[in-house]
Amino acid sequence: AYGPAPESAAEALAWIASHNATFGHYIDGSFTAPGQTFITRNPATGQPLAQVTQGTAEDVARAVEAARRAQPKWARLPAFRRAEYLYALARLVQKHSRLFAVLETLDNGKPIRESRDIDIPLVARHFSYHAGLAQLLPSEHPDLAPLGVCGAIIPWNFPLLMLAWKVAPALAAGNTVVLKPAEYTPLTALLFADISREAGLPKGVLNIVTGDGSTGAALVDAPVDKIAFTGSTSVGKRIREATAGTGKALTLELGGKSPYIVFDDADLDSAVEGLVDAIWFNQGQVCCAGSRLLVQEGVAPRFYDKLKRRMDGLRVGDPLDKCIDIGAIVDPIQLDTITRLVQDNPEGEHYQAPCPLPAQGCFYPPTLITGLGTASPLMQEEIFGPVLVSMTFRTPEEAVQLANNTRYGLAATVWTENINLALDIAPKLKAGVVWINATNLFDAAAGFGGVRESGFGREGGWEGLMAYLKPAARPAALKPAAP
Ligand code: TXE
Repeated sequence: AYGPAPESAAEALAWIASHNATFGHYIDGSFTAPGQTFITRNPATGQPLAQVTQGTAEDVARAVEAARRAQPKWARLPAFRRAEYLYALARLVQKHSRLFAVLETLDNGKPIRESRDIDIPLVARHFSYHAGLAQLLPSEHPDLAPLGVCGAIIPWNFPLLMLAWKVAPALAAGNTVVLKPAEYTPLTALLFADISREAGLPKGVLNIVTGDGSTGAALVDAPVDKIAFTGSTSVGKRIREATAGTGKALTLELGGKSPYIVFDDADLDSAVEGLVDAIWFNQGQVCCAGSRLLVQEGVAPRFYDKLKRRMDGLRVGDPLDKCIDIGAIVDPIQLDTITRLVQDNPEGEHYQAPCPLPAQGCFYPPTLITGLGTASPLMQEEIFGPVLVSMTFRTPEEAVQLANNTRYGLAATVWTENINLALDIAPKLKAGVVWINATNLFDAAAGFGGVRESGFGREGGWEGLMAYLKPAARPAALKPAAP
């Protein structure tokens, strides 16, 4: 009865066609001629969307040179001028929000409801927030200076939002940027390049080089002053090794296996709704997904019942359909990883919602696996798909012990009506953020990041901006006279 209006993708497809469905890199204010290309596809249909250039080390070098040339002038602009550019970018993202949302959904497979109501509005919020911070910098922190040229390497799960998380603070602080989007989802970054031209952003301030991990590795090795990376823990470790001893600044936002703890006095209906958001938002492809459910023993049977009934009502299908809860997995390789992890670990009780899946495309049903032991790979490995794993606990002490029993530490959620219990538990959880009776709360003003193998450094807020600044060399004349 529902389904997307047939014309809903027309504007996005027309934008792709306006670039002849073949993209070069965006360097020094214009698109380069395409080189050797690869195809980016719509994971909901398998259809090709566009050809995108595989960036070489030479392409990266040219982008870094352009960023280096542009940086001193950009940093010397009065802060309110840099803020004007960031406000313009925010307004243009809003103006083109429908185009951005549909393009993101086509390239990534996420439900249009999410790209329209969450990703794209947060992108605009991020640019306007950092425009405000840019204006405050000279008065609040006169002794700080930009780092120089920042390399940003981003993943495919929130393509444009991850661009915003890195580009907005970098530019606000007076840095210039070379960004490499993920190979599965390069299109919204390329549209953003168009938008930055419309905003009149000086050439060289933002450069985008597309390609796979080898392009990312070339950026890590290039003469940049910082690398900001979001992606897998294994690649994060490699980047940390590669930058060690080079003097390059580094922030890493990596994987997670975040606990979602439900105590027996919790408001169960709200906790179930929270879980839908925690693990089925963006098909579970979220670094801070509440993917590990820990339920207090007394309430577990009732909670699992309620959860399964709710799972049965979830709708999996065409991401452009506004009524869809769960869209497509980003790529067949990722779908295969999820499928194999679940199939190779048959322990526990597996429940898959009986919702029909589309005949073609990368889809996976919402899945709950209960009765697992702590050592199960399903309890330890990041599945990065719509698969919730669960075990029970008896006491708050056991909940804390289980919650901390992974190598990660990105986020945690606690549900209880007892605020004293919540406030006692929260500081004991090894996580960058703890949500109480809520989940997935994000804002540009709040620093986000992990501990342990989830990475280090914060993005968002003043702390996030500080990661793009260093102490300024003070002119000799301003040094206090010796007594
Ligand atoms: O990530 P990669 P993949 C996790 C999640 C997922 C797994 C694999 O568990 O299943 O990682 O995803 C670039 N030097 N997360 O393989 O490879 C790459 O081109 C420099 C969690 O897609 O880490 C892309 O732009 N860069 C996560 C980016 O790194 C390299 C989000 C991320 O890709 C590189 C994504 C190299 N050697 C996956 N190799 C989160 N924290 O949200 C690859 N890249």
